[in-house]
Parts: sequence; C-alpha cells; structure tokens
Amino acid sequence: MSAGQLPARLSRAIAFPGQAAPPVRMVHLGLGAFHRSHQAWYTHHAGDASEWGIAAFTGRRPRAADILAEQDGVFTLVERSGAADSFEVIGSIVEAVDGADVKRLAELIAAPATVVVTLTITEAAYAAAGDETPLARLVAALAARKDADAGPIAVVSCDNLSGNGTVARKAVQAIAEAADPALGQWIRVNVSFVGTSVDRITPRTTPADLVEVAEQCGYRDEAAVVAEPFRNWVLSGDFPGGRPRWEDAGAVFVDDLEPYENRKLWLLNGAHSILAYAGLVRGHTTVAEALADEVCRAAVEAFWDEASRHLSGKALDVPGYRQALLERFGNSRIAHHLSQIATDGSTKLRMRALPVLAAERAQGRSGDGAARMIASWIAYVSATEDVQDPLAEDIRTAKTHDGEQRTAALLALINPGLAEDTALLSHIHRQQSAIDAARTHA
Ligand code: CS2
Repeated sequence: MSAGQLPARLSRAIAFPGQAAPPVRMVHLGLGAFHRSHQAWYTHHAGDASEWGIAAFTGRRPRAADILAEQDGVFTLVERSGAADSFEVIGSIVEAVDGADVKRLAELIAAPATVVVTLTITEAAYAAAGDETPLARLVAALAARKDADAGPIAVVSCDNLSGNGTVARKAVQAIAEAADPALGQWIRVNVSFVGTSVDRITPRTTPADLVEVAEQCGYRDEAAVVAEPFRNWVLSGDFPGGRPRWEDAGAVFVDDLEPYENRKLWLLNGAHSILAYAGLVRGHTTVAEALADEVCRAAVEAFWDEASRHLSGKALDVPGYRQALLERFGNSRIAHHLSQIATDGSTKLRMRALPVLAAERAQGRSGDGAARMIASWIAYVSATEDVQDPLAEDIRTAKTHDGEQRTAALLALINPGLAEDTALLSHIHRQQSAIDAARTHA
C-alpha cells in the first residue's frame, strides 16, 4: 500500500478466501457489539461452524446492519487483555438486516433450515408493548413458520435477566395468545425457550479502535468490536432442531441455570451498577477508574459479601469468581464507560439489587450493601438531566419532589413495596443523603 492510499475494506473474500459462507440456520435479534463478541464468536468457534450461519437483525436503527452488510457480515474481534490486543476475523454472521425488515425476518423464520433464534434485545424490551417491539416481530415471524409448517425451533434469550428463558416464553406466549389462540397453542408445542447466562465485557467501539484495526490488520473494518479475553456462556433447555456445537468453544450446558445466573447477575452486573452510579456521582468515567476509588471498591465488596451468602455450591467458586472480577474490572486498557452501564437502571436494579436485599432482610440482616446500590441510583438520577431509562418520564415526575418524598417516589419505580416499607425508605434516604454529601465535599 503506498502512502496516502486507503487500505481495502474487509470482506469475506479477503478474510476467508475460497470458503463459502455458512448457510443461515440461526436468526439473531439485536445486532449490537455484544452479539458479535459473544454468540457470533461462540458460533464461529463451534466444531461445526461451517454448517451454521447467522442472519442478524438490528434493533432500533439500521446502521449496524448497513455497515456489516457492506463487508459481507464479517468483522474483526479485538481481544484486549491488560497487556496487549489480538485480532481475529469472525465469519459466522452471513446476513445483516435492518430490524424493520419484518418480511425478511418472516421468510427466514419460516424456513425449515432455521432452527435457533437468539435474542439480545435489552432487559427492558421484554416488558415493552407495541407491534414494533422485537418480540412482537418475532411472534409475527413465528406465525409464518406455523403457516409454513416448518417444524420446531429454539428461542435463546441472551439478555441479563433472571429466568430469561421463562421471561421470554411468557412474553412471546402472551403476545401470541392475544393475536391468535391457535398460534399460542402452536408455539406451546413447537417452540422451546432456552435460558442462558451470558458474559463478556464489550465496551463501545471507538474511532481510535477502528484506526488501530486498519493499522494492525491492513484492511478497513467499520464493524470491529473490542472485548475482554474472558467469555462465558451457560445454557439450559432444549434445541429440538439442533444447534451449533458451542461446547467446543467452552459453552456449558446445565440442568439448573439459576445458581450461575445469580452469580453473574449479582456479582458482575450488581457490582457494575454500583460502580456506575456511585462512580458517576463521584466524577469517574470508566469501570477501572471507579474500582480504583476506595469508596466505590468498598461498596462493591460489601455488596459482594451479602450476595455471596446466598450463592451456595462449591462448583460456583465464589472467592475465585470475585478475584477474577477484580482483575477483569481493573483492566484499564478496556475503557468500559460507566454511562453505558448506567442506562435502564429501573429495570436492571430489580434483578441486581432486589433479590439480595430481600434475601438478607429475610434472614434478619439489613441488606445495607444492596440498599446502597439503590441509594447510588437515586443519587445518580437526582443529579442527572437526561436519564436513559424506560421509565424516564416517571423519573422526571418523581424528581419534582424533594427529600424523603423524592426518594419514596423513585423507589416506587423499582418496586412499590420498597417505598411502603418506612424503615427501609428512611435507611435508603439516609444512605443517599450521605452519598450526596460526600460528593459535595469530594
Ligand atoms: C453491564 C453488562 O451494561 C451493563 O449493564 O453490566 O452489559 C455487562 O458488561 C455484561 O453483562 C458483561 O457480560
């Protein structure tokens, strides 16, 4: 390449010369960075990868699909450890489609060859209503599969929700029943819902990352994704039409998902939420920065001590998991922005803080660490103008109150019962006032 000449754009022919793209047998809803670093990575590394292509649909905007389609679905995964970056082209996505293209979605879901649908549609989307939600689109496409008599299919939720398989099943079933009871019945018999716990820290790609890929790899890749080296996938459920051999890539299949799910949701995601809210009010930007602040770190450890009491079973190796998390969060070469984690708090805290708070209080303890996660969220939303949350409007209304009344109104958005418990309300209000005071004096 001579000086001034732009490197060629990445394509399947450049990355995998002479190799045919795998046929579509999976559909994904929610084509974002996490899908690319996780399910697409596992599928690419399955022993039978050449048989499993993914058609991935975007959520709200077509942009990610346009960019990926221009490079035949292939993209670079930049694996960023604390010491160095390594680069790998992932070829499992073979079609990238605008989520609004419901015709293509129905065509693909109605094809007998398609036997797996994975979802990364955000926690909040499972409760959302309307025809344009990912689950409403999925139900419409399942109706096409029923009409085509294309056989059974598995739906695999990869969102950070407790009992995500069950939540997905209930939501899909409710939409289907309302539209057509016969469709509801068909889904009951033909669609299995697989629960999973997914894990890989994937910060937003930056322009500097794209420049680095061009320099290091010698091609332009507008869809490159950066992720930590660690990844984990635990699944539970049936795949009536088959699935890629994800176990070859380290995925684990279990009968009882709940202990793994709780470990991930409470220890990793719970700590993330504490670092996000406590960290942002204390002026930090990234996870690694917040963790280096003694006050945030102590809040994380206190919550972990509480959560750990309710994670039983040697197989979980909670001490080892906590130690590994400190290293993962401390990887300062990964700029994981707290503002990215801070979104949708009203939904996330229900899964990350409330179960631990309830379990601690049921055993006669205060649940102080879990309560502080909630108090940090209240301090954060109180101090922030445009909070991104499915309940953003209600948060704005709650903020028209002052003092303990404001705390009560915000708490009620997470769970009405919390605000009615006057002892808990004053406890969280005191914690929140202390967080505010510390911030003023910081
Ligand atoms: C984070 C997760 O944004 C968030 O709420 O806690 O996206 C987290 O990075 C992933 O679950 C890691 O696997």
